[in-house]
Amino acid sequence: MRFVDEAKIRVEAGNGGAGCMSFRREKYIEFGGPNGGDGGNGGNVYLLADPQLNTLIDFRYRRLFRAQHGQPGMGRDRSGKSGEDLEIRVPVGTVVYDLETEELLGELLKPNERLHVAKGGRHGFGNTQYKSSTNRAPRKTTPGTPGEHRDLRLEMRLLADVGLLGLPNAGKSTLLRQISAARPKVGDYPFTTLYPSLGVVSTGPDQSFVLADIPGIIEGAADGAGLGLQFLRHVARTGLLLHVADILSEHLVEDIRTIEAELEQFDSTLLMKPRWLVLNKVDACTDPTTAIIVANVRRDLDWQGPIHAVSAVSGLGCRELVTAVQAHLDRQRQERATESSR
Ligand SMILES: Nc1nc2c(ncn2[C@@H]2O[C@H](COP(=O)(O)OP(=O)(O)OP(=O)(O)O)[C@@H](O)[C@H]2O)c(=O)[nH]1
Ligand SMILES: [Mg+2]
Repeated sequence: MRFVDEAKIRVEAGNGGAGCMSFRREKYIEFGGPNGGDGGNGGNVYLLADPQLNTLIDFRYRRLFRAQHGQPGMGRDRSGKSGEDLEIRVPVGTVVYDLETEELLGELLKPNERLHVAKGGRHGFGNTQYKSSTNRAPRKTTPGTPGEHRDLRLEMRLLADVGLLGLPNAGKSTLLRQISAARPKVGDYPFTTLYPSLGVVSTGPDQSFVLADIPGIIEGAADGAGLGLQFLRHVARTGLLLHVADILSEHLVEDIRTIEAELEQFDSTLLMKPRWLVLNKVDACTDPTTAIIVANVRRDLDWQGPIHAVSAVSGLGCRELVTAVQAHLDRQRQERATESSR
């Protein structure tokens, strides 16, 4: 298993085009002067921060990125066309290292920010450039310099405000789809989600938060079973965890305890984080049943925090959940702001 929030790619800028050697040949002019044009510059490679992207998964399928070469110069003083620059789209928050030297090349933290990662080669000179009063028929040209080649390591810190966790099939991805524009895969089998994904949940003008969906966590996860735990670090820095459980489960309380036990074993500080229960799939329950189950869970777990009963499929209860989450995050931010101003 590899983390997809890391990718290795190779970028190759275009070579500069060679200068041309050529002399004017015209009727009745015996010794025409030099007219070899310069080559074109090689294309550069840039990374461009695209807010539409939220993982580096695309780079698992495509690893080599080449900008165009500059065209060679031509006779009659025509210079070669410059190679086009290449822009590679990466998610906002991507950190870029040189793979070999481990040098930090830059971070793309704002949408549409651009980072120059490989410089195109400089064009060669045609023989016209070497014409002088003492040398009227220069035979000198230069070839153009090669474009820069580089292996890069891209790293993406998932900056989520809220993390989803729960057993496989609890409906985490469905919930992310319901409340954000993200489109993680949903399936009626466990481990549909193999990689974390992020969605932006918009709750009002200029108000939003980022929600992270991670693979389901199963019993034994802390000892290496399943997929979920290695992704927990993505939610470890969030301000709130939403623990999603399937309200239709016959052993709902044990389900919840399983996740808590794995959290505790993996990193007990995670248990200290604000964590809310989200009981999902209430569309398949009748009204009084939902209320009874919620009351039972609260009693059996001695649960002090909020419990939300929702349907990720129909959207029932989701508005209330999202509004409460936003209010919680706003409060947290305010507390942090006053703390730091003290
Ligand atoms: N009836 C009903 N079914 C739901 C609801 N939410 C999710 N499901 C179904 O539950 C199954 C699992 O949903 P997912 O969203 O893929 O679950 P997940 O928690 O992301 O699962 P993993 O990625 O495997 O951990 C799918 O068949 C969903 O259609 C809901 O609110 N009501
Ligand atoms: Mg999923």
